[in-house]
Amino acid sequence: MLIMHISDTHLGKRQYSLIEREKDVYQTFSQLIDIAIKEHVNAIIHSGDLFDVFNPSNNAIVEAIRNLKKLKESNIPFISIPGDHDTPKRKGSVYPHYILTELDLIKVLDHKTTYVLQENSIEIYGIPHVPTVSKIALKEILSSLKPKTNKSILLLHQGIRQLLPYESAWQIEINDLPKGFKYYALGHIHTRWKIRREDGSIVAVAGSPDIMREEEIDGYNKFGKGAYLIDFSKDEPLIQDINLEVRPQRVVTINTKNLKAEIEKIKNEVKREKLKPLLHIILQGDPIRKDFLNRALSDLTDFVLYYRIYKDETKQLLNNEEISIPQDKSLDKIILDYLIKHEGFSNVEANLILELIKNVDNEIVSNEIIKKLVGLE
Ligand SMILES: [Mn+2]
Repeated sequence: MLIMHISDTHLGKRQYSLIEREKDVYQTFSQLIDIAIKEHVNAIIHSGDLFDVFNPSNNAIVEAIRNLKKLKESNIPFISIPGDHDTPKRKGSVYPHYILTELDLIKVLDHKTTYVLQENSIEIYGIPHVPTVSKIALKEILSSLKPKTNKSILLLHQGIRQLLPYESAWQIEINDLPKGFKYYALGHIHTRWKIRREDGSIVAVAGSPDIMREEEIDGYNKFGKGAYLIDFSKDEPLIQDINLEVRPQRVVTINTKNLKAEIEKIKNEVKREKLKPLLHIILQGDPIRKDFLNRALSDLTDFVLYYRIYKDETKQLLNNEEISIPQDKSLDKIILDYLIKHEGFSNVEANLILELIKNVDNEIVSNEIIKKLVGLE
């Protein structure tokens, strides 16, 4: 009994508006589907953010359908939950997943629906992403789950406190995971991570199969990207990493003092890559004129897909007043401190306001938060 766990595929994402990056994302998804067919897996489980947005482009929908049809022809079910990116941000809209359920290409789980694989041997549970504002309700749902077989799986797309320890970024802690499941298939966090609990069960973050943001580069270099293959034939699940070769991305430092030489060095390094990489440049040294810098950097054009100044750490010209930014605080913490100390909000109110700021484009979630703020709930 083999199951493939994939997550955070973000179909339709076009990093830096590059069509090549949109195609890369389709390519990684399609590679995983092909591997699943080749390995004769019994099912694919997908732990959320199938699409990059809740109203995906025609291209993203076509790519999803094309790949899922291949799976269906091989009789491999695709069992999924929606992530935060898949969640509608307009009242009355449905998850993009429902396009695929209408075509009978996937199964979507919620806390009332489970999916049973092969004569009751594996029962799969899943809960669509729940926003931070409703985390108490989520905990209640989690504690009500009572798996019926001893080989059950739980799919979740949530921020876990131990992995995302920032205000309003997490909804649950590892200990909130209900007992009795053999495999906890987590989505949302884009870097791979897994632990085996004392009872032999496994908590696993599959991560995104491509590098969606520069923060994921380190994790890719350390842990790789792709999917997990879980062997359920023994008492305890065995996990194997499926690694994909994704388009490389690098964070590079260029000192303006040796501009030409450093660019030449980078050029020689990236020449060897199979796929033209993306470069995230940290600029150091003395300040430099923009036109001069751009001309020098344009030497890279033939060797990389894209480059950008990620951080400008050049010494800025004086006579600007120095602004001190607290180094030990996150932006969230600075906003919270301001709301509590200077505006007199309570801790709970301040956290709700912070969440409101983060969800300003999300009609449904912001309505929920406002209701709580004014005490309607
Ligand atoms: Mn995601």
